[in-house]
Amino acid sequence: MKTRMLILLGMVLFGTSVAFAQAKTEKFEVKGNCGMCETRIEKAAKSVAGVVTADWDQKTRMLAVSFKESETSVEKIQKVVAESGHDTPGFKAKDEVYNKLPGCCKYDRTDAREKSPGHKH
Ligand SMILES: [Cu+2]
Repeated sequence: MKTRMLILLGMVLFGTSVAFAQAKTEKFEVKGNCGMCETRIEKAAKSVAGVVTADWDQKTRMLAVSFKESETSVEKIQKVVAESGHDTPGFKAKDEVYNKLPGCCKYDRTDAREKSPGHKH
């Protein structure tokens, strides 16, 4: 009976230490404006398998993600976030996706050296 308890306890401790060891936290910039952007960015990041938490700060425009290194990478997360319409250091959102964002979410993209539609009257 005692042995069984010890084995059980050992398994629990081992399990938690592995879970902690695998989760890595990274921060990178994601372009966006408002609370809707925050929801969209975090939803996109969390949709990536292996992502544990995702928190985007509206003021600093920094996304903090913790994820299991064995399952995903910063690159993959940035790619998925960019696909949702928000530029990341590694990947740019496609123009057609960006153009479909609600008006309040159209973040400043002047540093992107691409022809931008939408300046026509
Ligand atoms: Cu927004």
